[in-house]
Amino acid sequence: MKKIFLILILSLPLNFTFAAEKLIEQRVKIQVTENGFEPAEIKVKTGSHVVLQVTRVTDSTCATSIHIKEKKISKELPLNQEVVVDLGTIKKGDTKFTCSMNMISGHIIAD
Ligand SMILES: [Cu+2]
Repeated sequence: MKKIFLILILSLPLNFTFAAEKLIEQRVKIQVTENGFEPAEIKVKTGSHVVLQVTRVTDSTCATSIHIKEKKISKELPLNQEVVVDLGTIKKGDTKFTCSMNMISGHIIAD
């Protein structure tokens, strides 16, 4: 009985850490339309693990791919297919995402 109790106590902090990490994961849906990335501004908490789910819904755009320079991420955006972009942990401030030529953009603001 004592042994079981001890194991329970030891496993508690581990579970809490795990739960906390899950809580700050933020999945954000973005579309690429004729107006660019929508939404173009995403607010998250600093330290959040951000996962973008990006769907390009138009051919009238040059944003057929998404680029996050500071994360060294580049992904093709096939028409009408959701692409999952895992950005990992977001630092305080601005994280920009753009088309390949840097003309169409949006940003993630962490505070
Ligand atoms: Cu472009």
